[in-house]
Amino acid sequence: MTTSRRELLKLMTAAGAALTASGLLISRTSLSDTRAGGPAGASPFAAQPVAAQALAPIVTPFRTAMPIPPVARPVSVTSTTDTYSIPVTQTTAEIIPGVRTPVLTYGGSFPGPTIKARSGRRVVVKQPNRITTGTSMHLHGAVVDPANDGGPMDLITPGGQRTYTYPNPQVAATLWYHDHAHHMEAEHVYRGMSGFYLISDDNEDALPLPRGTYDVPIVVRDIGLNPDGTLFFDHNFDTRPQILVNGKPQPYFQVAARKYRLRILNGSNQRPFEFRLSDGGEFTQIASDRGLLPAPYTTTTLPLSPAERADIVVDFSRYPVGSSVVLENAYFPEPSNKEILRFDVVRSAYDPSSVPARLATLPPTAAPTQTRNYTLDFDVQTGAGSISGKTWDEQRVDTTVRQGDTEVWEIKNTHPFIPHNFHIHLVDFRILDIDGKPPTPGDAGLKDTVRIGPGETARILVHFDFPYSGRYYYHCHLIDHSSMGMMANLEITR
Ligand SMILES: [Cu+2]
Repeated sequence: MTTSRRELLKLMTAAGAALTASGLLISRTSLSDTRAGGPAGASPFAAQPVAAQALAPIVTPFRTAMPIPPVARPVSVTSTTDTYSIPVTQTTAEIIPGVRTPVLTYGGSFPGPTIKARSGRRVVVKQPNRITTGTSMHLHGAVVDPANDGGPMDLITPGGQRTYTYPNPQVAATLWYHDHAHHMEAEHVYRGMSGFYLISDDNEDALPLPRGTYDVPIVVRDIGLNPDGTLFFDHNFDTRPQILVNGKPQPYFQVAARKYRLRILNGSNQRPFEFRLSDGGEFTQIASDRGLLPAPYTTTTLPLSPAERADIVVDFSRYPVGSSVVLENAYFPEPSNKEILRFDVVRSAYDPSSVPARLATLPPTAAPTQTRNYTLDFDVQTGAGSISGKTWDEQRVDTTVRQGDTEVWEIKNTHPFIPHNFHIHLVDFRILDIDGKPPTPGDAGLKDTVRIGPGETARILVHFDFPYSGRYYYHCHLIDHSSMGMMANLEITR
């Protein structure tokens, strides 16, 4: 570790202590807010202990097999539409062997079921809310009208039900759905309310990429567990020590000695990851947030902040059958969060797949008509977040853009050591540069979430060329930050 990294770690630890000290006050404030009639209601869970040292010990890695989230089965299929029924329920999940942990779920599974969608084909999700707080399902990365976007105040009340309709007018991509009910979204997502939504299309089908059982969704996130097996939740712990992969603690995954497509989602509330293989080996990134890259990008490192996705192809044929390689985290790795997932190469296999030199053609960009500037502001003392000095207000229109326009958005993270990121609903965008440096090829495709490290400024090019107008949102996707106000309203006009 370099000296500067050590210094940064010390700073982060100091910040953590400060956050913890102020956390009690914030927790009480937010609790009384929701009891007084916050939009989504009060937490159904008892008050949490606040000391990190009170958490349950970290589980020994690689004792559990990595499950693959169940694929949702439609309740009806017509020539145009697949309809699903996915209730929001409270149940328990066996995260730690032998321990039942209360969780909030979509459709009873932790994480939620994977919805497989087709470009241009409609998906309808009927959603009863069977928990005690208001919910709002947002399909992250979806091109969808505002009424079906899952806005922060567009709640399904407890006992209520609604129907979301997704027309999927977009290219093949790894999306995910999660709760967005304002002031409860961080806790809801933390307790389990998220799942994959995979869109396929003809272009992707025509490519010889690994498919079927060799195309695997992998959501990585962190949790903290109380000694009684319940989930520890507090906005003010920016990271939690236990890493889960598809809902299980640091599992193993048995693979054949061939190529796999791994669709990786950072499903954490606040923890950034930087993935690498334990042997330093190369892998090939083929897609980012909103679809295939123009060309594959061979690399040894994959940074992903919360809500970002990347599809990579790993060729396990270079490892002998009987050997293992570990997916590791290089972002401030500590013993508890360095090892993510162990791949055990258990058999040889025929492999007709390959990664072609051309994957997709990105849509053309247009010359921007204006530049807007934003700051992401975080007050460590109060825990309040804001964008350009303003905490989120349902009533205020923060930015108005004209449908069809192209703009440069310049977003500065004003904090010296807290990372943020930036997500815009509906649109995809291109990263122009971060602190003047152009993105890697892995970040140069279609994005909907951009990492903005401490003190950094990101410039993105946004073409608002989408068939919908009305109210959308942009926010930090360290979801506790948006929950605490680092969110703003975007009005797209015709
Ligand atoms: Cu943030």
